[in-house]
Amino acid sequence: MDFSLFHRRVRSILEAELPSGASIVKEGRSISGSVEIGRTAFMDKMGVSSELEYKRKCIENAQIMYHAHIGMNTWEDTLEALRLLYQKAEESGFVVDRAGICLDRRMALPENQRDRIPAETGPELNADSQWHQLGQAVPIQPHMGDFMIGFPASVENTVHALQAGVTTIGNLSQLFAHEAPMWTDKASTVVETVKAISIMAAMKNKGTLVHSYLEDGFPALFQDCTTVAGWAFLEKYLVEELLDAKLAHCIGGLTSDPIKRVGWIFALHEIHEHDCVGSMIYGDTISFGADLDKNRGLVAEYLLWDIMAQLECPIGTALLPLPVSEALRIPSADEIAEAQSFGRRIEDAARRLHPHIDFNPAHDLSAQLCSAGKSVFDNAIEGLKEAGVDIRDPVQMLYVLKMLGAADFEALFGVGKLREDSLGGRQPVLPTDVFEMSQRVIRDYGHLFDNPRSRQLLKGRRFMLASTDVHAYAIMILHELLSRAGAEITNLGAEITPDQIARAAESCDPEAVLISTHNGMALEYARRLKAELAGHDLDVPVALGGILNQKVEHAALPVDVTADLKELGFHPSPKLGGGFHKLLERNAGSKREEPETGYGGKLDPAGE
Ligand code: B12
Repeated sequence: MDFSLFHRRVRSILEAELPSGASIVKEGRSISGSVEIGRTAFMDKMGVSSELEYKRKCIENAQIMYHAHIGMNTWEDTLEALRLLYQKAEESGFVVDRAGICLDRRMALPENQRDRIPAETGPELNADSQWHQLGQAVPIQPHMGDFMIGFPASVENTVHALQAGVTTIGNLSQLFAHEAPMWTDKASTVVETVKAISIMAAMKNKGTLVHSYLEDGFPALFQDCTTVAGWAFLEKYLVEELLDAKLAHCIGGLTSDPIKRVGWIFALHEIHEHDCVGSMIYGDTISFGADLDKNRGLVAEYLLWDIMAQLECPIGTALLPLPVSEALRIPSADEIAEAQSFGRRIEDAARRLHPHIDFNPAHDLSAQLCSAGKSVFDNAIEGLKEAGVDIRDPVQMLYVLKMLGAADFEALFGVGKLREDSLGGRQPVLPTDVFEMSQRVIRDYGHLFDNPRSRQLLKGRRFMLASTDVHAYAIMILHELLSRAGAEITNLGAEITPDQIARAAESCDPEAVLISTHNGMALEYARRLKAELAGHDLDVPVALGGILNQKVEHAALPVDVTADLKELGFHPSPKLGGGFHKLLERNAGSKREEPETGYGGKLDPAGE
């Protein structure tokens, strides 16, 4: 990576009008003076005054803590689901310690601006009474880790949550890779994030924990686990050294390999200098498929290792038995309760197995992660300092890192060998499981695109790619596959809004637009896109893939909108085969002679 180019980039990034970190920290700390942390029904039941106090007890007693992720379409439906979960747990004699409230992404914006963007999965909290219910509805400790810290509404949401008795609030990682649609002022998002973390820091002695789910941010896009470890060191430096708050790391959603899952627990314990208190560990979300029975087996496997890791190295982190519908849509209340009950059965097996397990491979992995990760951290601090960043100023540091992006961070500061091929970047020393998954998908579909017929059809065809939200892997894979067929790609990346697509289409004149969407807003987004394209007088075929559902008021779960998208004149292609093929055929038919073999049949090897 050309460091002089990097230095020039940093200089242009720092041209932004940024207030001093010290002034923002001071402001955050003064706000904390008027905030009183509430008490939740869970605190009363467990006789604690913060979740941290409870976690330390769990560490002492080798007690496994359990987490459920919950977020129905409305707050009322979510409350209902919490009550059902608590009732089922009571009936079956187990405790659900905490619940992660999966809010609608609209919550990222200040309250008076939330209806500017499409509704997505999860509830909104817009009334004080609703925030109050958060801690009082059932004795399950609320965890707020989505669209809180890291967004324009960081301060107002953090204050609401603390007053409701929520003491573990996140999600620093989301600052870097997630965006609040239609909100372009990234500098103010960073300022609000530093202010909110400063409020948490000022109340550290009352047990506040700043949650950061590593794979929700840049680490989801790093190809190398050693860069992920370096990033964990960096987040600890930012939150604990520069802002004096207590950081609780989370990982696991994009990690399938059991040795890596256990190794990360050991590594986080080292990175946090043996005073590691984890918020939660995500289940292995990327290995889920459409076969629900197989998914049950998967939950049993990762949970077994997660429990044994906590018995071997207790960090008070909560474990998440994922519902079997993970790959299909947000789960129902019954599916969440069923998974929790299933999880308890696995704990018995894990406690019997634990004394017989050889943890050395995981310790070796942890040692490699920590030593290479420390090098990545040192490279980053040194590199940023040399580029003119004030490495003691949290506002400058967070802003420059966000603007730099994951790919350049890894290319600049990673420890893997620099690649000479067109891919660029670095050869991963320890490839992440999600990166390997994406390479596997490319291998599985490669022959469909990388063959004479496809090249004849696709060479020089102009396609535009975009993801409506943070989910970036499908468009990365499409980019690679279409490039192999010789197509010309304009890849707008992730978190792209309808108006951005229309403007780009006007200047790039693509022959088709391929959109990936996952957040339960497919129809509302498509309607806005249709209006934007018409507004730019554009008539370009659009294919939408991913999870084609829409959050609706009258149902607790998002509904499939494939037919509605067709009615709008769009091409729903939830999978890599299907709609994409029809789009190609129509295009090929209109512009080129239809050869004998090939596309008449199915595109997709999985027989989609
Ligand atoms: C990885 C992941 C994440 C990562 C994304 C990392 C990244 N930077 O890409 C992280 C952790 C950041 C994340 C965040 C969120 N996620 Co998510 N995520 C997933 C997960 C586990 C895998 C998705 C994935 O990448 N698969 C691998 C790729 C290759 O496959 P794919 O995306 O399915 O695409 C394939 C096909 O669908 C198709 N395809 C896809 N797009 C297109 C487009 C075209 C044109 C074509 C032809 C084909 C096509 O081809 C691909 C290859 O086969 C899914 C669950 C699952 N197992 O599927 C949940 C899931 C999609 N996420 C979900 C949600 C709700 C979220 C959040 C809103 C949660 C929250 N409250 O914070 C946030 C999003 C916030 C935001 N800012 O947008 C839900 C969606 C629920 C719904 N719609 O009903 C899911 C289903 C999980 C769940 N069950 O709740 N997520």
